[in-house]
Amino acid sequence: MSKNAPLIATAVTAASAAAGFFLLQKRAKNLKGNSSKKGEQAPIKLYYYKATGKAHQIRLALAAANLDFTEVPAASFPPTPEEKALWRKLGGNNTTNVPMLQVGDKFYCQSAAILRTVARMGGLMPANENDIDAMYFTDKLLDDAEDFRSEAYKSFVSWGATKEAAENFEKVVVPLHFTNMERQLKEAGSDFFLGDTLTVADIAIYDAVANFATSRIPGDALSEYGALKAFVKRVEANPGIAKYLKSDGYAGIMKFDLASLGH
Ligand SMILES: N[C@@H](CCC(=O)N[C@@H](CS)C(=O)NCC(=O)O)C(=O)O
Repeated sequence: MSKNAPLIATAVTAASAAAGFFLLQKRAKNLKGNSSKKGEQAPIKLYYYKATGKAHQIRLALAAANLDFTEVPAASFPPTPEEKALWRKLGGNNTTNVPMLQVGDKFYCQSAAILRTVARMGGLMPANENDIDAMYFTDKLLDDAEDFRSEAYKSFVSWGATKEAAENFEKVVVPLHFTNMERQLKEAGSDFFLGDTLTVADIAIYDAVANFATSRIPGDALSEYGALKAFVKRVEANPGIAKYLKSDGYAGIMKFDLASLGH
C-alpha cells in the first residue's frame, strides 16, 4: 500500500463531507427558492387529521428545521368521501395519501419518505450522507421507531384492541423496545444517537417514545431508562421543537392519552 494512502483517504473523506454539506445547502435553497419571492421559503402544507399519529414526526422535523408550515386538517375521522377523493387527486395514490406534504406545487406521500425528504431539505440528515455507517444507523433507528409504532397501533382499546393487547403493549412491548433504544443510545455515548447534533433519527425515536408510549402510560414510564429520559428532555429543548411544543398548532392536536390504553 502507498504510504500516502491514509492521507488520500483523509482527503477523500473531507471532500465527500464537503460535497454532502453543499448538497444539503443546495436542497435547502431549492426549497426556499420554489416560491415567487427570491430567498423566501416555498409554502409548506401538511394534510392529515388533527392528531399526532403518523404525521407527528414530520411536524417535529419541520419544526426542528425551522421550516414554517400550515395544516390542512381533515374535517373528521374517518375522512369524508369528498376529502378522500381530494387527497387521491392531489397525492395520486389509490392506496393511501395522508400524511401528505405539499411544498410549493409538489406533493409528497408516505410518512417515512416524507420524513427523510424533510430531513434532507432541512439539514437533519447526518452531516455526511456518504458515510455508510452513519446512514445505516439512521435507517436502522427509523425502522426501530416504526416497528414500535406498528406494535403500538395494535394496543388502542379506543379503536377496538382487547384489554390483553393493551396490557401486553405496556408490560412487554414497551420494556423490550425501550431497553433496545436505551442500549443504542448508551453505546453511541453522545447527546443524540448520531453525535451531539439532533438528526432525523432522534426525532423518529422521540416521537415513538413520547407520542406512542409515555403519553399513554400512567406515571413515569421512563424511570428505569435514564439515558432515554434525558434524551427526551434534550430533544424537547431543541429551539425549533420547543417553540412548536408551545404553539397553538400543537395545542389543538389530539394526542394519544391514557384512555387509549384503557386507563
Ligand atoms: N404507509 C402510510 C400509511 C398511511 C395511512 O395509513 N394513513 C391513514 C392515517 S394514519 C389514513 O387514514 N389514510 C387515508 C388516506 O390516505 O386516504 C404512511 O406511513 O404514510
